[in-house]
Amino acid sequence: MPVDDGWREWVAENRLRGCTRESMMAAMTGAGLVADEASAAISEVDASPLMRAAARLAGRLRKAEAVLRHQQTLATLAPGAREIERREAIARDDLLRDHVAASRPLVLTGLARDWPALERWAPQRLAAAYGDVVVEVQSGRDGDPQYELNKLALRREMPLGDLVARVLAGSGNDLYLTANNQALKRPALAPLLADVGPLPDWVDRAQLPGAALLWIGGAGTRTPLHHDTLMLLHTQVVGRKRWRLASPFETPRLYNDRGVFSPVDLAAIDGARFPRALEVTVLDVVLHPGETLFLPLGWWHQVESLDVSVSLSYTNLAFAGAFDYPAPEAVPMP
Ligand SMILES: O=C(O)CCC(=O)C(=O)O
Repeated sequence: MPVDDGWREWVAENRLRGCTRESMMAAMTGAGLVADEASAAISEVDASPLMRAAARLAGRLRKAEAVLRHQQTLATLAPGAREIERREAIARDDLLRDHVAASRPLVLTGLARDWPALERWAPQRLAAAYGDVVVEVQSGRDGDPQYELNKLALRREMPLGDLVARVLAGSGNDLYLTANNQALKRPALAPLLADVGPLPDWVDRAQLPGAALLWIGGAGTRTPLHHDTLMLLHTQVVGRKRWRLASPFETPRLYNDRGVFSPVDLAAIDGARFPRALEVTVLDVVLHPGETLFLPLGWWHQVESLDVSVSLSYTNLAFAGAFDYPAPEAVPMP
């Protein structure tokens, strides 16, 4: 096998990650490369001026990752940091201090207790009231291992009544109406927002129509690991969902090479592919009907429906904060 540019890229990346010449030689010869050619390729990459510039940037990145690691170690020293607190309700200042600023998730058991939605959004009732409304869904997810990355290609339209029938019949992960499908932007479904009952004074009711996202799926639907760019509330209206969460401080351990996505499955970490992920502190919580999760900014999450599920996420909190990750700027020319 020749040492091509793909291999040179591999050498550069692994060198920048701190791998030794010996370990790389072992991997390269193990993959069928001639030892002398593999050794020459490593020397060539090491001597490149491109590599010296990259090494300086990699050094800065390692320092930033060390800062995050220390912050995570300190955060997990706090009492109760490995569990998610459950409270009936919370005052605005307490939420701001103990959960928004301190970046700690919270389950609110009373926030949605009196919402008419808890009765009215039972799937059969939704089908009876809105069954003819055409909605967009993600369909055919079983046939695409990258169903979340490819969600735009998996969009289909169907009447809500058909969606409900398939979900109740056990569509598993194949079919899911998600936030991305923007169902509540359909004028015919706008009345559903009237079923969202009283909200705390730290949620901006007027912004709800633009900020509310509906999720409808069967037992077994999954949303793979990702983070959002806004903090949010997620109210479980029907059924239960299991959430697995990891702090934004864990980002360097989550192999986040694409946008907001991680290829790691926190429910069954593949230690051979993702060894650093084995060190991630995972918080695990099951949301029951009527419960609401507060997800602080940038928290990683993956979600699995344990039952037929209807839920609502909304981002209209009265606190500033968006998780920006702007494209890096070019450095000045010499
Ligand atoms: O419920 C799900 O499947 C995913 C929820 C989610 O990712 C969100 O609300 O941001």
